[in-house]
Amino acid sequence: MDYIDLRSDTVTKPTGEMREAMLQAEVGDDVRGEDPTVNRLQELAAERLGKEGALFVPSGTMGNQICVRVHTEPGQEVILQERSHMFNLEMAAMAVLSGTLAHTIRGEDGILDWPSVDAAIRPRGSRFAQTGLVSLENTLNLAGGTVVPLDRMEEICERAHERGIPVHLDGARIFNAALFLKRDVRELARPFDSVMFCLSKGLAAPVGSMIVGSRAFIDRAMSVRAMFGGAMRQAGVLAAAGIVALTTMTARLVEDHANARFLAEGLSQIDGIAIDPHSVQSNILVFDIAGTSLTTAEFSARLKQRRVLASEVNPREMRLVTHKDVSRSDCELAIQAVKETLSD
Ligand code: TLP
Repeated sequence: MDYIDLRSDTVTKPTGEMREAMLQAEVGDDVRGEDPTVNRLQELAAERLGKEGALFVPSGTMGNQICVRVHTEPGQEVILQERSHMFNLEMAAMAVLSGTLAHTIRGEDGILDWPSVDAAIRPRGSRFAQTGLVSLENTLNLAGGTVVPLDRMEEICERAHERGIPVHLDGARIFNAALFLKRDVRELARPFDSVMFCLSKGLAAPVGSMIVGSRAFIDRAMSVRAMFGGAMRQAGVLAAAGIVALTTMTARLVEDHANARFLAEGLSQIDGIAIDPHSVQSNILVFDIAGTSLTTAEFSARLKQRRVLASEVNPREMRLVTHKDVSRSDCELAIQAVKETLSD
Protein backbone atom coordinates (compact mmCIF):
# COMPACT_ATOMS: atom_id res chain seq x y z
CA MET A 1 0.00 0.00 0.00
CA ASP A 2 1.20 3.49 -0.83
CA TYR A 3 1.40 5.79 2.18
CA ILE A 4 1.64 9.57 2.47
CA ASP A 5 4.55 9.54 4.87
CA LEU A 6 4.63 12.66 7.03
CA ARG A 7 6.47 11.05 9.96
CA SER A 8 9.76 12.77 9.17
CA ASP A 9 11.95 14.23 6.43
CA THR A 10 14.34 11.37 7.26
CA VAL A 11 12.13 9.12 5.11
CA THR A 12 13.12 10.90 1.88
CA LYS A 13 14.55 8.64 -0.79
CA PRO A 14 17.69 9.61 -2.73
CA THR A 15 17.09 11.31 -6.08
CA GLY A 16 18.02 9.74 -9.43
CA GLU A 17 20.95 12.15 -9.67
CA MET A 18 22.17 10.96 -6.26
CA ARG A 19 21.98 7.31 -7.25
CA GLU A 20 23.89 8.05 -10.47
CA ALA A 21 26.55 10.01 -8.54
CA MET A 22 26.85 7.10 -6.07
CA LEU A 23 27.39 4.68 -8.93
CA GLN A 24 30.09 6.83 -10.51
CA ALA A 25 31.83 7.91 -7.28
CA GLU A 26 35.59 7.73 -7.14
CA VAL A 27 36.54 6.15 -3.79
CA GLY A 28 39.50 5.36 -1.53
CA ASP A 29 40.21 4.57 2.11
CA ASP A 30 38.83 7.58 3.97
CA VAL A 31 40.50 6.52 7.24
CA ARG A 32 43.76 7.30 5.42
CA GLY A 33 42.26 10.53 4.01
CA GLU A 34 42.33 8.93 0.54
CA ASP A 35 38.70 9.10 -0.53
CA PRO A 36 38.54 11.93 -3.07
CA THR A 37 34.74 12.14 -2.95
CA VAL A 38 34.62 12.42 0.84
CA ASN A 39 37.36 15.05 0.66
CA ARG A 40 35.35 17.01 -1.92
CA LEU A 41 32.19 16.86 0.22
CA GLN A 42 34.13 18.04 3.28
CA GLU A 43 35.65 20.97 1.37
CA LEU A 44 32.25 21.89 -0.02
CA ALA A 45 30.57 21.73 3.40
CA ALA A 46 33.29 23.85 5.03
CA GLU A 47 32.96 26.40 2.26
CA ARG A 48 29.12 26.50 2.36
CA LEU A 49 29.11 26.93 6.15
CA GLY A 50 32.05 29.38 6.18
CA LYS A 51 34.26 27.31 8.48
CA GLU A 52 37.87 26.09 8.13
CA GLY A 53 37.07 22.40 8.18
CA ALA A 54 34.33 19.78 7.94
CA LEU A 55 33.99 16.09 8.77
CA PHE A 56 31.59 13.54 7.27
CA VAL A 57 29.89 11.44 9.97
CA PRO A 58 27.36 8.59 9.76
CA SER A 59 24.50 10.32 11.62
CA GLY A 60 23.35 13.54 13.24
CA THR A 61 23.49 11.89 16.63
CA MET A 62 27.11 10.89 16.20
CA GLY A 63 27.95 14.38 14.90
CA ASN A 64 26.43 16.07 17.95
CA GLN A 65 28.07 13.61 20.31
CA ILE A 66 31.52 14.01 18.76
CA CYS A 67 31.18 17.77 19.29
CA VAL A 68 30.18 17.32 22.95
CA ARG A 69 33.15 15.05 23.52
CA VAL A 70 35.63 17.45 21.90
CA HIS A 71 34.34 20.52 23.76
CA THR A 72 33.94 19.07 27.26
CA GLU A 73 35.66 17.20 30.08
CA PRO A 74 33.93 14.41 32.05
CA GLY A 75 32.02 15.84 34.99
CA GLN A 76 31.04 19.05 33.23
CA GLU A 77 27.54 20.26 32.43
CA VAL A 78 26.05 21.04 29.04
CA ILE A 79 23.33 23.68 28.92
CA LEU A 80 20.50 22.67 26.58
CA GLN A 81 16.92 23.57 25.82
CA GLU A 82 14.56 21.18 27.63
CA ARG A 83 12.93 19.95 24.41
CA SER A 84 16.19 19.65 22.49
CA HIS A 85 16.92 16.57 20.41
CA MET A 86 20.24 16.06 22.17
CA PHE A 87 18.55 15.83 25.55
CA ASN A 88 15.39 13.95 24.60
CA LEU A 89 16.25 11.70 21.69
CA GLU A 90 19.93 10.78 21.84
CA MET A 91 19.74 8.02 24.45
CA ALA A 92 21.63 9.95 27.15
CA ALA A 93 24.69 9.65 24.91
CA MET A 94 26.21 12.80 26.43
CA ALA A 95 26.34 11.06 29.78
CA VAL A 96 27.59 7.75 28.44
CA LEU A 97 30.11 8.91 25.83
CA SER A 98 31.37 12.14 27.40
CA GLY A 99 30.53 11.80 31.09
CA THR A 100 28.61 15.08 30.99
CA LEU A 101 25.41 16.12 32.68
CA ALA A 102 22.58 17.90 30.87
CA HIS A 103 21.45 21.14 32.48
CA THR A 104 18.17 21.85 30.74
CA ILE A 105 16.43 25.21 30.55
CA ARG A 106 13.14 26.39 29.16
CA GLY A 107 12.67 28.99 26.45
CA GLU A 108 9.52 30.54 25.07
CA ASP A 109 8.54 28.39 22.03
CA GLY A 110 11.77 26.55 22.78
CA ILE A 111 13.86 29.63 21.97
CA LEU A 112 16.49 30.35 24.62
CA ASP A 113 17.68 33.80 25.63
CA TRP A 114 20.94 34.94 27.21
CA PRO A 115 19.53 35.70 30.70
CA SER A 116 18.26 32.13 31.11
CA VAL A 117 21.52 30.65 29.77
CA ASP A 118 23.49 32.99 32.05
CA ALA A 119 21.46 31.93 35.07
CA ALA A 120 22.24 28.27 34.32
CA ILE A 121 26.03 28.76 34.15
CA ARG A 122 27.56 27.37 37.33
CA PRO A 123 29.66 29.65 39.49
CA ARG A 124 33.35 28.81 39.65
CA GLY A 125 34.20 26.88 42.76
CA SER A 126 35.04 23.45 44.02
CA ARG A 127 31.47 22.53 45.00
CA PHE A 128 30.02 22.84 41.49
CA ALA A 129 30.17 20.87 38.28
CA GLN A 130 31.50 23.37 35.76
CA THR A 131 29.64 24.42 32.62
CA GLY A 132 31.57 22.99 29.68
CA LEU A 133 29.29 23.78 26.75
CA VAL A 134 26.12 25.54 25.66
CA SER A 135 24.21 23.81 22.86
CA LEU A 136 21.48 25.38 20.74
CA GLU A 137 19.21 23.78 18.12
CA ASN A 138 17.95 25.44 14.91
CA THR A 139 15.35 24.66 13.66
CA LEU A 140 13.85 23.38 16.88
CA ASN A 141 12.45 19.96 16.09
CA LEU A 142 10.14 19.20 19.03
CA ALA A 143 9.02 22.82 19.36
CA GLY A 144 7.42 22.51 15.89
CA GLY A 145 10.27 23.52 13.58
CA THR A 146 10.51 27.02 15.02
CA VAL A 147 13.51 29.13 14.12
CA VAL A 148 15.86 30.83 16.55
CA PRO A 149 16.48 34.41 15.33
CA LEU A 150 20.03 35.31 14.32
CA ASP A 151 20.52 38.04 16.92
CA ARG A 152 19.48 35.61 19.68
CA MET A 153 22.11 33.08 18.56
CA GLU A 154 24.76 35.79 18.21
CA GLU A 155 24.12 37.20 21.65
CA ILE A 156 24.26 33.81 23.36
CA CYS A 157 27.49 32.87 21.55
CA GLU A 158 29.17 36.20 22.21
CA ARG A 159 28.32 36.27 25.90
CA ALA A 160 29.16 32.59 26.44
CA HIS A 161 32.53 33.16 24.76
CA GLU A 162 33.20 36.07 27.13
CA ARG A 163 32.73 33.52 29.92
CA GLY A 164 35.11 31.09 28.18
CA ILE A 165 32.33 28.63 27.25
CA PRO A 166 32.09 27.17 23.72
CA VAL A 167 28.74 26.97 21.91
CA HIS A 168 27.60 24.15 19.62
CA LEU A 169 24.71 24.27 17.17
CA ASP A 170 22.58 21.21 16.43
CA GLY A 171 21.74 22.52 12.99
CA ALA A 172 20.26 19.25 11.69
CA ARG A 173 17.93 21.50 9.64
CA ILE A 174 20.09 24.61 9.40
CA PHE A 175 19.17 25.15 5.73
CA ASN A 176 15.49 25.33 6.74
CA ALA A 177 16.39 27.90 9.39
CA ALA A 178 18.42 29.96 6.90
CA LEU A 179 15.54 29.89 4.43
CA PHE A 180 13.07 31.20 7.01
CA LEU A 181 15.50 33.89 8.20
CA LYS A 182 16.38 34.82 4.58
CA ARG A 183 20.06 34.66 5.52
CA ASP A 184 23.04 32.82 4.12
CA VAL A 185 23.71 29.68 6.12
CA ARG A 186 27.22 31.07 6.80
CA GLU A 187 25.76 33.87 8.85
CA LEU A 188 23.93 31.35 11.02
CA ALA A 189 27.03 29.20 11.49
CA ARG A 190 29.48 32.08 12.07
CA PRO A 191 29.10 32.62 15.85
CA PHE A 192 29.31 28.92 16.77
CA ASP A 193 32.40 26.89 17.64
CA SER A 194 30.89 23.83 15.98
CA VAL A 195 27.83 23.08 13.88
CA MET A 196 26.30 19.74 12.99
CA PHE A 197 23.94 19.55 10.02
CA CYS A 198 22.24 16.63 8.31
CA LEU A 199 22.38 15.63 4.65
CA SER A 200 19.87 12.84 5.26
CA LYS A 201 16.79 14.87 6.24
CA GLY A 202 15.16 17.42 3.92
CA LEU A 203 18.21 17.35 1.64
CA ALA A 204 17.34 13.72 0.88
CA ALA A 205 20.74 12.05 0.94
CA PRO A 206 20.43 8.42 2.06
CA VAL A 207 22.99 8.63 4.89
CA GLY A 208 25.19 11.14 6.63
CA SER A 209 25.71 14.37 8.48
CA MET A 210 28.51 16.92 8.65
CA ILE A 211 30.25 18.69 11.47
CA VAL A 212 32.07 21.93 10.79
CA GLY A 213 34.44 24.10 12.82
CA SER A 214 38.01 25.35 12.99
CA ARG A 215 40.82 23.22 11.58
CA ALA A 216 42.02 22.39 15.11
CA PHE A 217 38.49 21.39 16.15
CA ILE A 218 38.06 19.10 13.14
CA ASP A 219 41.45 17.45 13.79
CA ARG A 220 40.32 16.54 17.30
CA ALA A 221 36.87 15.53 16.02
CA MET A 222 38.52 13.08 13.63
CA SER A 223 40.08 11.16 16.55
CA VAL A 224 36.80 11.12 18.45
CA ARG A 225 34.93 9.89 15.37
CA ALA A 226 37.40 7.00 15.17
CA MET A 227 36.94 6.27 18.88
CA PHE A 228 33.13 6.21 18.48
CA GLY A 229 33.48 3.76 15.61
CA GLY A 230 32.37 6.24 12.98
CA ALA A 231 35.43 6.23 10.73
CA MET A 232 34.34 4.75 7.41
CA ARG A 233 36.34 3.34 4.51
CA GLN A 234 35.12 3.80 0.88
CA ALA A 235 32.53 6.29 2.11
CA GLY A 236 32.71 8.16 -1.19
CA VAL A 237 29.65 6.24 -2.39
CA LEU A 238 27.70 8.01 0.38
CA ALA A 239 29.52 11.33 0.12
CA ALA A 240 28.64 11.48 -3.60
CA ALA A 241 24.96 11.66 -2.68
CA GLY A 242 25.83 14.26 -0.03
CA ILE A 243 27.43 16.48 -2.67
CA VAL A 244 24.26 16.31 -4.78
CA ALA A 245 22.23 17.07 -1.64
CA LEU A 246 24.26 20.17 -0.83
CA THR A 247 24.40 21.50 -4.35
CA THR A 248 20.88 20.77 -5.61
CA MET A 249 18.47 20.26 -2.72
CA THR A 250 18.61 23.37 -0.54
CA ALA A 251 16.67 25.74 -2.81
CA ARG A 252 13.62 23.46 -3.03
CA LEU A 253 13.06 23.48 0.76
CA VAL A 254 10.82 26.47 0.10
CA GLU A 255 8.18 24.04 -1.20
CA ASP A 256 8.30 22.06 2.04
CA HIS A 257 7.77 25.22 4.08
CA ALA A 258 4.78 26.22 1.94
CA ASN A 259 3.29 22.73 2.25
CA ALA A 260 3.73 22.75 6.04
CA ARG A 261 1.92 26.09 6.26
CA PHE A 262 -0.82 24.73 3.98
CA LEU A 263 -1.25 21.67 6.20
CA ALA A 264 -1.38 23.83 9.33
CA GLU A 265 -4.02 26.09 7.81
CA GLY A 266 -6.17 23.09 6.92
CA LEU A 267 -5.74 21.44 10.32
CA SER A 268 -6.44 24.65 12.25
CA GLN A 269 -9.97 24.61 10.84
CA ILE A 270 -10.75 21.16 12.20
CA ASP A 271 -12.57 20.96 15.55
CA GLY A 272 -10.48 19.52 18.35
CA ILE A 273 -7.12 20.33 16.76
CA ALA A 274 -5.10 23.22 18.12
CA ILE A 275 -2.44 24.77 15.92
CA ASP A 276 -1.68 28.36 14.97
CA PRO A 277 -0.67 28.30 11.29
CA HIS A 278 1.41 31.45 11.81
CA SER A 279 3.60 29.57 14.26
CA VAL A 280 4.69 27.20 11.47
CA GLN A 281 8.02 28.56 10.23
CA SER A 282 9.64 25.63 8.45
CA ASN A 283 8.78 22.06 7.45
CA ILE A 284 7.63 20.72 10.84
CA LEU A 285 4.28 21.13 12.54
CA VAL A 286 3.42 19.95 16.02
CA PHE A 287 -0.24 20.14 16.98
CA ASP A 288 -2.33 19.38 20.01
CA ILE A 289 -5.20 16.91 19.70
CA ALA A 290 -6.34 17.08 23.32
CA GLY A 291 -9.61 18.63 22.08
CA THR A 292 -10.49 15.42 20.23
CA SER A 293 -11.60 12.34 22.14
CA LEU A 294 -8.56 10.41 20.89
CA THR A 295 -5.11 9.74 22.25
CA THR A 296 -2.23 10.31 19.86
CA ALA A 297 -1.76 6.53 19.55
CA GLU A 298 -5.40 6.10 18.46
CA PHE A 299 -5.20 9.14 16.20
CA SER A 300 -2.12 7.91 14.35
CA ALA A 301 -3.48 4.36 14.07
CA ARG A 302 -6.67 5.68 12.45
CA LEU A 303 -4.75 7.97 10.14
CA LYS A 304 -2.65 5.02 9.07
CA GLN A 305 -5.79 3.17 7.99
CA ARG A 306 -6.34 6.13 5.66
CA ARG A 307 -2.79 5.82 4.25
CA VAL A 308 -1.36 8.76 6.17
CA LEU A 309 1.62 8.29 8.49
CA ALA A 310 2.24 10.80 11.29
CA SER A 311 4.33 10.67 14.44
CA GLU A 312 3.37 10.98 18.09
CA VAL A 313 5.39 13.42 20.17
CA ASN A 314 3.61 12.64 23.46
CA PRO A 315 0.06 11.63 24.49
CA ARG A 316 -1.41 14.92 23.29
CA GLU A 317 0.87 16.20 20.53
CA MET A 318 1.32 14.91 16.99
CA ARG A 319 4.05 15.87 14.53
CA LEU A 320 3.94 16.12 10.73
CA VAL A 321 6.99 16.86 8.60
CA THR A 322 6.90 17.87 4.93
CA HIS A 323 9.63 16.89 2.47
CA LYS A 324 10.38 16.29 -1.19
CA ASP A 325 8.43 13.01 -1.34
CA VAL A 326 5.09 14.58 -0.37
CA SER A 327 3.32 16.86 -2.82
CA ARG A 328 0.67 19.55 -2.34
CA SER A 329 -2.03 17.08 -3.35
CA ASP A 330 -0.71 14.59 -0.77
CA CYS A 331 -1.15 17.36 1.81
CA GLU A 332 -4.73 17.93 0.64
CA LEU A 333 -5.40 14.20 1.02
CA ALA A 334 -3.82 14.22 4.48
CA ILE A 335 -6.11 17.03 5.68
CA GLN A 336 -9.08 15.12 4.31
CA ALA A 337 -7.90 11.97 6.13
CA VAL A 338 -7.71 13.87 9.44
CA LYS A 339 -11.27 15.18 8.94
CA GLU A 340 -12.56 11.69 8.24
CA THR A 341 -10.64 10.24 11.18
CA LEU A 342 -12.31 12.66 13.56
CA SER A 343 -15.79 12.35 12.13
CA ASP A 344 -15.85 8.54 12.57
N1 TLP B 1 15.58 13.67 14.18
C1 TLP B 1 14.69 12.60 13.80
C2 TLP B 1 14.31 11.71 14.98
O1 TLP B 1 15.37 11.40 15.78
C3 TLP B 1 13.28 12.34 15.85
C4 TLP B 1 13.43 13.19 13.20
O2 TLP B 1 12.64 12.41 12.66
O3 TLP B 1 13.24 14.42 13.28
N2 TLP B 1 19.19 16.76 15.76
C5 TLP B 1 17.93 17.01 15.39
C6 TLP B 1 17.35 18.34 15.60
C7 TLP B 1 17.16 15.99 14.80
O4 TLP B 1 15.91 16.24 14.47
C8 TLP B 1 17.75 14.72 14.60
C9 TLP B 1 16.95 13.58 14.02
C10 TLP B 1 19.07 14.52 14.99
C11 TLP B 1 19.77 15.58 15.58
C12 TLP B 1 19.77 13.20 14.87
O5 TLP B 1 20.00 12.81 13.56
P1 TLP B 1 20.18 11.26 13.17
O6 TLP B 1 18.81 10.66 13.13
O7 TLP B 1 20.85 11.30 11.84
O8 TLP B 1 21.04 10.63 14.21
